[in-house]
Amino acid sequence: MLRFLTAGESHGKGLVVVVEGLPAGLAITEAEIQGELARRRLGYGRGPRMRFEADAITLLTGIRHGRTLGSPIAIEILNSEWEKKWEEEMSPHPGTPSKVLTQPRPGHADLTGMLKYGFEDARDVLERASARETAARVAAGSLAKALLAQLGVEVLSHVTQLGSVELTLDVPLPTGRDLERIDESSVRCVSSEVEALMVAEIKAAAKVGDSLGGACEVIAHGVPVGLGSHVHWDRRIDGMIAQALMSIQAIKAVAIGDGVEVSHRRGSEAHDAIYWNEDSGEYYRTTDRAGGIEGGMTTGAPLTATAWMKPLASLNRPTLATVDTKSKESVVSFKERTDVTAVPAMGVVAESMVAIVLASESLRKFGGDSVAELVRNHESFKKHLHETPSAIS
Ligand code: EPS
Repeated sequence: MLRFLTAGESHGKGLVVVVEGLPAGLAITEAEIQGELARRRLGYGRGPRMRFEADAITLLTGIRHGRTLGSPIAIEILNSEWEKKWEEEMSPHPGTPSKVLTQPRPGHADLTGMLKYGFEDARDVLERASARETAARVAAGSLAKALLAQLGVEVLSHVTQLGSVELTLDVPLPTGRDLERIDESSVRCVSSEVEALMVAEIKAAAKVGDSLGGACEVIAHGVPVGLGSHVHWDRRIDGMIAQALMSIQAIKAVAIGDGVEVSHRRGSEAHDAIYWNEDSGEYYRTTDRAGGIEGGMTTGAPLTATAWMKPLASLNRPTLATVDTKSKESVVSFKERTDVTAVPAMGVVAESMVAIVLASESLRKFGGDSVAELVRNHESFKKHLHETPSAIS
C-alpha cells in the first residue's frame, strides 16, 4: 500500500509531500519529478503565477544515488514569492496580519472554514484550501507513475470539455504515444479544431473577468487484472478512484468508463461481451464501456475515468453577493489573483491521483519489498492468469 501526506499553504514558505510504502530499488530522477510538475503548470487560462512559479524541488529523504531505499520519501517544493512578498503576511511567528480578509468568496471554503475553525481572517482558510497543494500531489504521483511503469502501466489524460465546448468527435482512446501532442496543445486537447474553440471560450470569459470549468478523462493502459476487490465496500477500486478524483479541489463529479451514458441504455447495450482467443489463450472484449472495472476490480482493459471541475470560485471581477463577516454588510467578495480556468492542469493532477491508487493497489496485490520482487510476483500472476482456477498451483 502507498500512502502520502501533503503539508503547506499556497503562499507559505513551501509545500512538503511524504510518500510512504514505495519498495526499494525504484529508479527516480529529480528531472522526472520536475517534468511532471512542469506539465501541471501548462494550460491556456492560468493566472500570472504559473508563469514565474518554478516548483523548485529538493529531494529530502528516501532516495540514494537515484534509487528508492524503501523508506519514506519527503520532497520539498518551495514557493518562489515567499521572500519577496509573503514572508511577513504568512509568518509562523507571533504577530498580526497587515490585512484581514472578511469578505468571503461564494463557492470557496472561506466562509464555512471561518465558521468551523473560528477564524476572523479568510486567509486562515484559503491558504490551505488553494489548489496550489496539487503540486505536492503531482510530485507524489510522479513516484507512483515510475512504479507503475515497472509493471507496464502508463497513465495519461486529456481535456474533454472546457466551459460549454465539448470534445464530441469520435476520437480513438489516446495512448502514451499521443501524450506529447496533448501536452503541446494549449488546452491539452487531442483535436486542434476543438482546441481553437476552447481557447476562444477562455478568451471570452477572461475578457469579462469570469472563470470556466470543464472535464478531463484519465486513461490507464496496461493495468493488471484484479486490482481492487468485490469483497468490501472500501476495497472496490472504482470507489477509491472516485474518492481520489473527487478530493481534487473544485471537482464536482466523477464517472468511470461510460458511467453516465450507460444509465440511459438497456442492459443488453450497456456491458462488455466476453470472448476467448484460442491462439493467444486469452479472454478479450471488443468494447470497454465499463472503463476497465467490473465488480470493483480492474479487468485489464484500459481504465477510464472522467472528472468534472466547477468554474473556479475566485473571479477576476467578483460579482456574486457576499456578507462582510465583521460589519454584516452586503458586499462583493475580496479579489484574489486567480486563473480563468485550471482544467488543463487538473488533468495532470487527476493522472497523479489515479496513478497513486493504482500503484497502491498493485502493491497490495503483488507485494514486494523491492521493485524486483514486485515485478517477479506480477510476472508469476500473469503466467497463470488464463488457466482455470483448479489448474493454478
Ligand atoms: C489558486 C490561486 C492562484 C493559482 C493557484 C491556485 O494562486 P495565486 O493566488 O498565488 O495567484 O495560481 O495555483 C497555483 C499556485 C498552482 O501551483 O497551481 C487557488 O486559489 O486555488
